[in-house]
Amino acid sequence: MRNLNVAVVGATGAVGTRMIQMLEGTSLPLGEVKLLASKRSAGKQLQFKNQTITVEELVPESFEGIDLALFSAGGSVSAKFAPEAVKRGAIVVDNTSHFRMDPTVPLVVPEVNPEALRQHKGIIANPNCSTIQMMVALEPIRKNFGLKRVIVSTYQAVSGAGNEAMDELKNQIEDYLAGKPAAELKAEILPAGSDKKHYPLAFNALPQIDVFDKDDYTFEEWKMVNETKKIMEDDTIKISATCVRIPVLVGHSESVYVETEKPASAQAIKEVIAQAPGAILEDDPTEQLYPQALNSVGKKETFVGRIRKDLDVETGVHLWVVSDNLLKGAAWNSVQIAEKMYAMGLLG
Ligand code: NAP
Ligand code: 3JM
Repeated sequence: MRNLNVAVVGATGAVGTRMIQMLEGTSLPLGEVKLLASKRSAGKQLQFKNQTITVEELVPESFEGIDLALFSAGGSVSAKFAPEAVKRGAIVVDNTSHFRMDPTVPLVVPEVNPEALRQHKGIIANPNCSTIQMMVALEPIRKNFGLKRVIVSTYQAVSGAGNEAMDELKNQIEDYLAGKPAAELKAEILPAGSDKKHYPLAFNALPQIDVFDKDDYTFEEWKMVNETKKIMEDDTIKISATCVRIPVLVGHSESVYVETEKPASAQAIKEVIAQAPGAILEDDPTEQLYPQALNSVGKKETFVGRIRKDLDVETGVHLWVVSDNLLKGAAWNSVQIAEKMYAMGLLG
């Protein structure tokens, strides 16, 4: 089989730079690697393995001869350019929320629903970062004990909002430590770039990710709810989410409360998670061992710990779930989808 020509759309971004890293380590047979961004970054040079590649401005013709296009440049860029890529014969793996709930587009976590890839019509959607890591932890529980209800609270890193949001937080931290009052910290991006008001994240916790939507839940919270039902192909799962941004650079953490169909001991849950693909059990209170955002940075796996039974509900279990939001939450899940498609004969 011939080598695959790959385009990375949004190559200069927080996710795009990790896409490049993940492609450096991929088992896919790579041909040309094309790095695309806006006019602002055209001409910039980036390293790929031992090659220097010049970033090009994204135009519809960028996809001529491309087999695989990995998109992470925002929803409006995907809306306009993903169909252009498909028209030219490329398979698109899209990291934005734009196509996720389209019934004709598979929404895939390879450890959970790889078979959905067979239904693709050119575009495959990568779920939201917070959904992906929760799926890796919940799928073994669902498979073995059934899943009735999920209540999740997230503690999300600022890198999920992109490079500029990371810079905004770093500047606020410096200014605050230099003595600037909280009310004077510069905040123009968080909690949501497009919203009316902005608040500092430094030394803070913001219970708003993305804009507010139906029933006073934010769009990020709705993403977790709707995407979980779609990936697990089960509209009967009861699920609600509270998504919170905290001043961590990389690594999302989640407190997940689960009610199973069949009662399961904490030990039984630990055993199925220890065996689950993509998951690593880190749970030993006697050694103060539990997942931590800092330790997840640069890793592809999802770390699960603090597993304990609810004190009142017989089928209730609590978990702490951590992963690198830019890798399993975005770049690695996308490249993993492409590797899976190649292995299934759906790519190349
Ligand atoms: P970022 O750090 O702000 O990077 C944005 C990237 O998109 C940059 O490469 C930028 O290029 C490029 N871009 C922006 N506007 C463009 C345009 N009109 N045409 C071509 N390229 C354009 O953001 P990020 O964190 O990497 O996230 C990018 C997108 O990925 C998000 O908007 C989101 O939809 C998605 N995302 C998904 C997940 C997930 O959970 N799956 C997680 C995070 C992000 P320049 O250098 O030219 O500005
Ligand atoms: C993560 O279109 C945009 O402005 C991107 C907003 C965004 C999204 C999204 O909705 O695609 C920023 C960060 C995500 C995501 O993965 O859902």
